[in-house]
Amino acid sequence: MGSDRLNAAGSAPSAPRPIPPGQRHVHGWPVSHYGPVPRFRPERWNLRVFGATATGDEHTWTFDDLTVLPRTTVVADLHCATGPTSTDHEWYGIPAAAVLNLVPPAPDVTHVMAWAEYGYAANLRLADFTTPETLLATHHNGEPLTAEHGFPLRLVVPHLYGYKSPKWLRAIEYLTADRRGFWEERGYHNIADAWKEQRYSYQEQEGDGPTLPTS
Ligand SMILES: Nc1nc2c(c(=O)[nH]1)N[C@H]1C(S)=C(S)[C@@H](COP(=O)(O)O)O[C@H]1N2
Ligand SMILES: [Mo]
Repeated sequence: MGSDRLNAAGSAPSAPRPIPPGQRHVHGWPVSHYGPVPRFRPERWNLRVFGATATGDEHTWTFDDLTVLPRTTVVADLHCATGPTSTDHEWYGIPAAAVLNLVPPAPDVTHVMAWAEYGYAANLRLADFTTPETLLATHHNGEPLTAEHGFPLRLVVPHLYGYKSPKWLRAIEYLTADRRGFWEERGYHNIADAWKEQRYSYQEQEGDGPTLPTS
């Protein structure tokens, strides 16, 4: 736990990270998602980058191809928009910004759609996707991700609510106009900044997202 960790000097407790407004700390790491846990079939698995790439071509990596990509470690908390925050996750994986370096987007790309198995998707502003803390994680606390937490690959966007961190990631689509993902078209906030408590779509301001159908 944050409160009994030692600092670099090994003598005094380090300050725990604050958690966003309206969140409650939960012990352990609950599993939370919609639908079943997919089975990983390495021979069929790939990670696709498609949409508005600079060349117009899509790019795919097999699971083995991922091993040559750059890696980084990020320690962060995970905030579910329904309230629970689980803390001190050490994620290891590919910085999302590296994807943009390796497969450059067209100049007019403003957003990405992160696609997971079974059609789950989350849209992100390019700036949220490229923050240094955003990564395509393969490992958690030094071990490969477990199936229920997203093995073999999940996106992690620590400053946004958990629904912006798709487990079982399969593709990144470059968008030249914003489009809502799975929860974003079902009542959840299009941007989802946990520190601004952007939970629900009714809180959206002009410009926060594509117009929702009104009833
Ligand atoms: N593919 C997929 N990824 C998903 C979800 C989902 O339903 N499907 N749920 C999201 C939500 S709402 C949260 S809070 C986090 C929870 O991650 P965890 O189960 O690793 O705690 O996963 C996110 N990623
Ligand atoms: Mo969530």
